[in-house]
Amino acid sequence: MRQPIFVIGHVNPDTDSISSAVGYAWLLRERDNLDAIAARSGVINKQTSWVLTFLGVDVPHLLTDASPRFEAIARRYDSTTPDRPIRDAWAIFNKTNGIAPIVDKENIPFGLVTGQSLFTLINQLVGPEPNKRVTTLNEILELPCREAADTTVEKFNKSTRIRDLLKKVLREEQNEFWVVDDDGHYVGVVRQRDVLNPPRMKLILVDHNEAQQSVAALEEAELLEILDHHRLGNPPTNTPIKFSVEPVGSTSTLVTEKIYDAGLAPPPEIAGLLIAGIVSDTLNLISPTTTQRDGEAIKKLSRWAFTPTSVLAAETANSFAEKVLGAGSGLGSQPPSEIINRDVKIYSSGEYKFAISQAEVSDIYELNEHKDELQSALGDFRTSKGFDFAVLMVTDVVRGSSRILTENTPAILEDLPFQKNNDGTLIAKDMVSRKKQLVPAILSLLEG
Ligand SMILES: [Mn+2]
Repeated sequence: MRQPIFVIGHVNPDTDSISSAVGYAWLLRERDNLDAIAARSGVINKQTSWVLTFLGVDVPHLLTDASPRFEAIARRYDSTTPDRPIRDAWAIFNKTNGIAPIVDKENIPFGLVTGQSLFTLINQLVGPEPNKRVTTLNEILELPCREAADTTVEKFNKSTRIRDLLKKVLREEQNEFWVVDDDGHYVGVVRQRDVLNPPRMKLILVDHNEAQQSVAALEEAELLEILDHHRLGNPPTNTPIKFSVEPVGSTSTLVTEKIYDAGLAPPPEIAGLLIAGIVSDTLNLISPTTTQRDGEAIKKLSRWAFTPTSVLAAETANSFAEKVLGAGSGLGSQPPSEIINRDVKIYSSGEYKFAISQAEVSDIYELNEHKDELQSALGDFRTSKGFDFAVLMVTDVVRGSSRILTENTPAILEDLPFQKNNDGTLIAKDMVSRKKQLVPAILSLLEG
């Protein structure tokens, strides 16, 4: 049984998590001939959805839990139909070590022919006293399979976790079970003993290395590799794995470098997707997390992406980047309370507990229209959560600066190095990073 390798980013996937998974899975298939499948551990966001649709790339496979499923242990035995002679089942039976699946014309399980079910049939035909009536083996083999099939066999969905039914399977008197898909179609058969040591799901993590940011039941999976650009917090592993974490602006940058080093050229839509990943994480190379390598990666990708026959033929690196950033932003498309809750981080310093939310816009003037409702939502948010103060950072991802709304900030924060706007908001010119710019500025004042 050949198992696929899932390449997967963090929960609440952003564009870099999706694009690096798709790009790296492509490289592993192309370069190493691996059965690598891009996956995602949650719902994709607005920006990623726009990018995938624009480029015509399929949304990656959803995988929220790494615990083995029945699919992984299903034996995909050949089958025959209820009307065919038992002779057919006999032929399968001999190759599968005693099981012949009988499915109907629509590939829906009908019953299993097993040693037990055959013996039951013979017993019915011959009766308790074998001498009274002689039925030849040939006559039995010509009967339809439906006569010999056990139709009471239980069915399990292929994506059900084995762990969830383990006790039930081991308690059953039956030794074999069907595995079916969501429409009830035959996938395979499992035997009782197969559930005890299911093969672990094979995973490669991209764009994260911490277990709490990863798919559920990560500890049940076999971790093959980590490719990331975040701080370390990786789970321990039993065996050495490939591990590369580098301080660049996006994981898509690292994937691009690997593709380049392999001497390969990805199709335009994959190159475009990787550009979107870099643009999204670095705000088109202006975020303080940006490195020279990110810019070089975009140059390499541009050669592959903006070809005359590609979906990106009419775009340049900059026009495409603006569309990507614009697709993820906007204050009008969601209620104010959601904008505040969507990307909020909680901090504490000394006696203060506070929250900083961030929202992205492609046009900062949008804020003027929504400022009052955001301000009142920020106030409600602060009081309902009991924070000392709350901050909303509205970042113009195209021009690379922010405006800041505050609620109940202590007097000591009057010294923040921002200009005050007429409407009470603060103008934070050239500031785009909450983590690297705003948080340190606030903490340095609070901590004196
Ligand atoms: Mn990233």
